[in-house]
Amino acid sequence: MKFGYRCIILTEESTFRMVLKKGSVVVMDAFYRETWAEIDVEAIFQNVNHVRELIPGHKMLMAVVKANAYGHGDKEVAEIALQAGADMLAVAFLDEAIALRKKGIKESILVLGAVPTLHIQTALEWDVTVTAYSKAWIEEAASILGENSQLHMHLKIDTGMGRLGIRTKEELHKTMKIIASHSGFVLDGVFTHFATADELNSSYFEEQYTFFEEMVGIVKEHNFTPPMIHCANSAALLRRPNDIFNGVRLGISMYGLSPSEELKEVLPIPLKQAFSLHSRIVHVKKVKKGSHISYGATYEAKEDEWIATIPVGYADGWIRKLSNFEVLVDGVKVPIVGRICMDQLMIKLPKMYKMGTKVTFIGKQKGAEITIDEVAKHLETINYEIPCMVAARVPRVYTRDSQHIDVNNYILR
Ligand code: PMH
Repeated sequence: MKFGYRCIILTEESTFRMVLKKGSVVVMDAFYRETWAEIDVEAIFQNVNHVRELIPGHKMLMAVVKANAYGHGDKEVAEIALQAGADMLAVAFLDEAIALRKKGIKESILVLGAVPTLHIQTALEWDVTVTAYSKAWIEEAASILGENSQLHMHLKIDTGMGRLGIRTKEELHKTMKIIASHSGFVLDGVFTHFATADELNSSYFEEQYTFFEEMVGIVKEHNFTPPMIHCANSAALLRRPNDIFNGVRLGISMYGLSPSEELKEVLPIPLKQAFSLHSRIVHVKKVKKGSHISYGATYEAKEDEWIATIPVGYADGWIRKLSNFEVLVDGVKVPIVGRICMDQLMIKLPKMYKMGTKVTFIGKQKGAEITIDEVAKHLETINYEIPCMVAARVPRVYTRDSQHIDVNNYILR
């Protein structure tokens, strides 16, 4: 993202217009619908900076930008995180890494998930680092890999998450022997992942940590000293910044969210939520007492009521379970009424508001706020899910110091 090159103008009652500021001024529409997510890049920058200050010495900081950077935009977040001092990036699968390469990202990218050995060649072609996660995977990889290849990889140890990784000392010894016997493997890292780092009770965490130390010891016994040894996700690094070996994998806290409700009370650094979601009233009417609203005619007006239609629906990620939730209009919480449709929903207004009035689903409006944590609580889930579930058909608008600096409209891109 070339910050400052483009300037986005938000007009009060219409969609975003993008002004290209080079030579003669060209005006073009960035998107045409009345719904958008806003990503505060300054918040992400500050969150990464605060984490940088928290971890002592020269520790590697890996920005986790999988799942389109938790819904915030992979390339945009990658660039801002790297500017803020991240050293490398992590994604879930190879396609996500290739997408970043195609968008011009040159820094090291680790795929945290399983890359089928069938696609090792592709990983090599795109200069992507893979995760070696079992003896069986290493055996297969060794049989495919040319001796002159340089497959960069991190070795994953399963210390108790039960997802991916080498689980026993015996398996690790055997795996290390295979790695040592093949010149095509480049062991850049060893890592594990905690299952309970976001809980205040740390007994399971301690067990995992101790086992990881032992497993790292075995790797070293085989005369390997991988440059990066890492175990910490956000929760682990926020709670135990001195116990992170020499690298961290920063996800949720980079986006300004607490890894759990429990940890919110004990966070050592401030976190600023970067994501907000907005729309506009596209239709407004006064309905008579007894009128019904939306599919199933489940909502019945108790009196003559102002009802507005908002172009947000479950296909945007605002799922039907949110049908009894609220939105902000003019700084006041108002209820969604009737069932949420695929592309639209209705809200009840305390008075007439004109078409084009801003409606906030997540974020601040005139001193009031709906946080991601509140939405997650309503859905009985974790905050991670909320920005992830906002669909790709919702354009992402990037802001800095309240200025709109870029737009990503995935549909028209
Ligand atoms: N490392 C690995 C291996 C991960 O799977 C994740 C997040 C992170 C680091 C970043 O964690 P954080 O966002 O808590 O900082 N993975 C997931 C997941 O699989 N489900 O929710 C979060």
